[in-house]
Amino acid sequence: MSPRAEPRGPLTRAGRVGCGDEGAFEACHPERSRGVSGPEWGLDCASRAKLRIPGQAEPVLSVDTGGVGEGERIPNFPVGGRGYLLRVREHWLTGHFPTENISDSYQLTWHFIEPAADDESEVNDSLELANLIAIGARRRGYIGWSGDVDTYCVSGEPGSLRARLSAVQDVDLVLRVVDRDRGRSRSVDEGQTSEGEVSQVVADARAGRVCFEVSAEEAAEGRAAGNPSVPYTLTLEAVQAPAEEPETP
Ligand SMILES: [Ca+2]
Ligand SMILES: [Ca+2]
Repeated sequence: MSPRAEPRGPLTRAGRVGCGDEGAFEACHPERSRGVSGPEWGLDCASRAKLRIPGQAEPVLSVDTGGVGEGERIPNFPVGGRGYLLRVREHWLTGHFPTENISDSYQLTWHFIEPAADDESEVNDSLELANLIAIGARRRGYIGWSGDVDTYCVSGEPGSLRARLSAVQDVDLVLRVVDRDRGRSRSVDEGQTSEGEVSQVVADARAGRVCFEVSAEEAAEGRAAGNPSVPYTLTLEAVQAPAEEPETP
């Protein structure tokens, strides 16, 4: 499937519980060493999508953020010089017949995007894969699918800072501050759904030693947490180091 192709794949009615049809598409662009794909598709029932490398049993990404009647969207996933398989199916629920119908169709589109300099770079779900962020700078990212975690470590000159995470509609964000020098971390989750988070002052943050994890609380009613359409921004504000506590005589 070439970029901007828009295949329509009607799903056939399934005959028994838990055995719906699937649509599979191959996306292969070995000439592109680095890119970001943006598959986007809609289906008139709960849907689930998997991105898999041929010959590899486990998908590299499985997305199920939209609810019944909503589509799915992957905002920014890096693709290398290998082929990928995209698989689409209804979200099967135990004890329920599939709702897909041969008269329903979904549309699948994808295209390359060029990330901005301050955009997150997936995959960045662990400290070992963290993106970098300088004090005074900001990064923009998406909690693009259920379970997405975005990790950033301080780079450049050391200093004291306060981290500010902007709000994302319908998502209860969590900001975790990791101090690798002191071997401790603290989660900041004061804000509610659709609200941001602000950390306490982190004094003398050194490059690679203070890091931040952006994630989301699990949504209510079993709904996947995330918003692949609305980005957050993580900003590290430079602040004066807090005064030393006076020694108790
Ligand atoms: Ca992300
Ligand atoms: Ca991530």
